[in-house]
Amino acid sequence: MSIFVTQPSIASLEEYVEEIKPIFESKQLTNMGPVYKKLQQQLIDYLQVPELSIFVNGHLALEMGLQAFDFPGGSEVITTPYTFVSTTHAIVRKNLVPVFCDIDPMNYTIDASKIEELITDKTVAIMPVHVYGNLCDVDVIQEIANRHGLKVLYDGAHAFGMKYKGIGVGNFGDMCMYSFHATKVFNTVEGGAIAFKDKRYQLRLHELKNFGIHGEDRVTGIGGNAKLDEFRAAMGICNLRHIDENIAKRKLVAEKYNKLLGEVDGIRIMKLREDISPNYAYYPIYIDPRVFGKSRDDVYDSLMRNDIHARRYFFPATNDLECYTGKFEIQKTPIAHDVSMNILCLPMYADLGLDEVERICNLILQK
Ligand code: T4K
Repeated sequence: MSIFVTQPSIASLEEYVEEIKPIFESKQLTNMGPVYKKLQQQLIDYLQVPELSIFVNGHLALEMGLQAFDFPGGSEVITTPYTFVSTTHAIVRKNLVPVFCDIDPMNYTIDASKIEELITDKTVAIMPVHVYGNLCDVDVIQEIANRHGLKVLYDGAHAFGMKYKGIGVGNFGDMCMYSFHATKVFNTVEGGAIAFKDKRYQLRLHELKNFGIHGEDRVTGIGGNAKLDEFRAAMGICNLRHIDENIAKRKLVAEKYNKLLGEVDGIRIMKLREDISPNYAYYPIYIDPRVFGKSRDDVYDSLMRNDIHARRYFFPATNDLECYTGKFEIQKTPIAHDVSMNILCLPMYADLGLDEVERICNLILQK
């Protein structure tokens, strides 16, 4: 049977049917109905964040989060190229200019010590990514933002449920986006959210995702449509009941990989920051071909021949993508480039059997 890089964790069909019965009765299918509101409150409690606005997907949440700051077109946003293309696309699609900062070679998040040298009089924000569920240097980033009057919007697509020193990650920065896509630790099929502290963003984000409508006969903003419907919200309610159990199962998978690959010459497993409660969203390995004797692509191919679909997240780095060529200045980021050439995300999900993990590792280690 094929093994993919991930497999969604979903509640039972019976549980879901029970949860959607009231929707069939009320006929309120979307537009922030009671199921949406129930999920919103449950997520606020679970993520331990002050405010939350839920969206139809993480990408539009990012775009509308950026839009809520009302930056002038052409302003610069310092960001990481070591991410899914959504992060960079969101900046560009909002008529802002990404300025690429290199990453930390060990945990792959933005290298906070290199941010300040990229600040110009056009810089308005920093958009770092808690990549793979590894936390950015939130303290240093906030200090820099405070010193220069910049907003911070975290792409926390991979950071669902994580805490830093016991505080939900959505409390850091001005906003933090979560993705609830099928491939994420927690899913609403498609979905996402923005967590924030400043209550004024609640109305602004509501406007942006609901056509700018303010009551029945006023349109105060030029919004779009990015509302999460009641059926997906119901899926979220069901899946949230099992989240701790699923993260605990992911932990066992990660520990098995750590045991089998942690001491292998030429393979580097990810170093998580201290003081975080991880969610085991992804299991990336960095393969040094000169030491290991096989390249990342050799390993990818040999797994593929055995119907095991690892993924080269994130290759290419977004500042190497052809779609941006000639559109703006592209900063060189040698570490992000190197990591993107040598990284491989191994299958990681709650229901992955530990015997399968062993099989995957044996294939990787086969000479
Ligand atoms: N920022 C970051 C850092 C992100 O990683 C993402 C999304 C975003 C922003 C944007 O958030 P969203 O707008 O998506 O909420 C996938 C996901 O589509 C994407 O959500 C995710 N990041 C990215 C890292 O991975 P693909 O193109 O690799 O997906 P796909 O369809 O190849 O799926 C991967 C594997 O998962 C498949 O081989 C099989 C399995 N799978 C997938 C789906 C969709 C299932 O078993 N069931 C499914 O329903 O992008």
